[in-house]
Amino acid sequence: MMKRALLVLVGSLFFLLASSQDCSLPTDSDIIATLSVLLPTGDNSIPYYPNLTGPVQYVCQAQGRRINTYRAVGMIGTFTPNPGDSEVTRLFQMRCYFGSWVAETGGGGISLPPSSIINATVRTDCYVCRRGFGDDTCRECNSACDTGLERCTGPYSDQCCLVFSTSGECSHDCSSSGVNYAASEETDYNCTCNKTCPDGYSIDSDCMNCTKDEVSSSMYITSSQFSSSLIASSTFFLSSSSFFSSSLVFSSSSFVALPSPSPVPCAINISNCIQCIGDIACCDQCDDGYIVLNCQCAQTTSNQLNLLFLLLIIPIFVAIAIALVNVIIIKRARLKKVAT
Ligand SMILES: *[C@@H]1O[C@H](CO)[C@@H](O)[C@H](O)[C@H]1NC(C)=O
Ligand SMILES: *[C@@H]1O[C@H](CO)[C@@H](O)[C@H](O)[C@H]1NC(C)=O
Ligand SMILES: *[C@@H]1O[C@H](CO)[C@@H](O)[C@H](O)[C@H]1NC(C)=O
Ligand SMILES: *[C@@H]1O[C@H](CO)[C@@H](O)[C@H](O)[C@H]1NC(C)=O
Ligand SMILES: *[C@@H]1O[C@H](CO)[C@@H](O)[C@H](O)[C@H]1NC(C)=O
Ligand SMILES: CC(=O)N[C@H]1CO[C@H](CO)[C@@H](O)[C@@H]1O
Repeated sequence: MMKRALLVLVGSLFFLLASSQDCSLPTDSDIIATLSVLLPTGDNSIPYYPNLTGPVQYVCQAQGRRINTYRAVGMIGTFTPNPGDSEVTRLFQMRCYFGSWVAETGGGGISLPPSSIINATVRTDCYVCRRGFGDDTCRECNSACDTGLERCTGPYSDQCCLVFSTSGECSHDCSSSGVNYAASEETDYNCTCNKTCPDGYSIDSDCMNCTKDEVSSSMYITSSQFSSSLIASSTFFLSSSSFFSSSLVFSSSSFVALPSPSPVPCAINISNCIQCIGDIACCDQCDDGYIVLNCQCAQTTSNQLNLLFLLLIIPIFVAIAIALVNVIIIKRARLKKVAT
């Protein structure tokens, strides 16, 4: 009984150790070392000094437990077996063994690549890369892993690597990264924060709350609104003086009132706000003693009231002035007509 428990313990420790040491893609010297192991086959075992003459083409990559790590790879390499020899192109496999790449001697060794896999897309949905599993050396993942990345870290249905968590670990979903995290093809199946905030707000570092961007004081915002209303007024004035008769149909309210979608509950906590509008983070109605200023609620100090007064009054005043001027112009034109 004890012996068996010990065996299980040692076995799982071995598994943990082995799996925690998946390899990043082999370097050229890893590949050359593999070739020199695989090449001396047959009776006349002369040593080889192979050299790669170009980048290898991966045909199979068995995913490791972390992003950019692998447990096995199959590839087509072009190399000279010895200096001065002519180039040869061969298919072979490598296995990650305790964090180091070793030649896969049991996987069909080194062979001519079948034409079906030359320049084919690398298969990443494999848990083993060895000849015997097809031309592309790929032993497919369990069908339970057929979503997201479609990769696996082992042969069983619970060993799917569908997304990469924010810490780069293989995972079934993004729940370990946080509630608002999601992964898709666009994010390379990396779990990323998928919570969006209204304009002027940014997501905090833990992807939970929208926090207001630190623009600056409300005075600045007020003055920018002030200048934009001035611009609106002068634009209106310019356009109306060239089309004076049509400008009469404009009412002053057309540029004082904002487009008003129906009120909605606020998406974020705006202090002293009763309800929001349109953009769900823009306050529409404030508690008594507060007024809406730049989508926030500001206490009604006389200073702010004066500014608000200016903001509302100037466009109205300009509109009335334009209307008066237009009326005078039209009257004069009529008088002229009558006179002639
Ligand atoms: C291997 O090939 C590269 C160029 O492809 C060359 O620079 C290098 O000297 C060669 N190494 C050996 C050991 O022949
Ligand atoms: C494979 O691709 C390489 C580079 O794109 C090209 O030179 C070569 O001819 C292709 N081989 C085949 C068999 O299509
Ligand atoms: C991210 O959120 C958007 C909108 O909320 C949604 O349409 C999209 O499907 C989400 N992406 C993922 C990968 O869940
Ligand atoms: C996914 O994560 C990897 C590793 O952190 C990174 O190299 C890659 O650019 C990421 N992809 C996207 C689309 O963010
Ligand atoms: C909103 O914030 C105020 C203080 O800023 C707090 O007292 C109140 O409980 C918050 N309301 C909600 C619904 O979080
Ligand atoms: C700093 C802050 O406001 N954190 C809150 C973000 O939202 C979550 C859940 O909605 C709260 O639990 C945090 O306290």
